[in-house]
Amino acid sequence: MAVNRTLVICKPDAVERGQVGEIIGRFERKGLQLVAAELRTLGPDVLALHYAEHVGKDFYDDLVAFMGRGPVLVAVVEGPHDTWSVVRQMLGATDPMKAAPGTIRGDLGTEVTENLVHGSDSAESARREVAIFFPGLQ
Ligand code: IDP
Ligand code: MG
Repeated sequence: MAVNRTLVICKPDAVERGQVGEIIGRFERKGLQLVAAELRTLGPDVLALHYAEHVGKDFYDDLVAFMGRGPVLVAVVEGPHDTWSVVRQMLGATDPMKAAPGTIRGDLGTEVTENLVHGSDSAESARREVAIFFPGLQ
């Protein structure tokens, strides 16, 4: 069921730092399953769709430059219910300096832009974002 899936992106810093396995491993250990995953380099058009709510903000150009500078792992993970919420709790706060220890950002990051991983922020965002990156996924 689509409502039990969410979009995860291991950002370019995670790929560069060799932390993709650590991040995906945490989701797997939690009990979530990978249903799609692919390394892609994201261009400005797909980033403008994905980050539509941020277009025009002061950090937007830096965000697009960062997100497009190298490959990301785009993935869909699935769990029994509210998977987007499970993933968001595991990510921690947007600013890794404020993210609690034990969360991915809290354990692995220090930079607000380069915060390692994206997770959809609601069931509706999850549906929208999965459709952007994996339109053919059943
Ligand atoms: P989220 O990823 O925790 O949902 P959002 O507010 O949706 O956070 O922001 C999207 C992404 O934009 C963040 O993950 C981070 O990479 C970047 N970002 C957010 N706020 C700032 C900021 O104030 N300065 C620089 N980058 C930011
Ligand atoms: Mg967000």
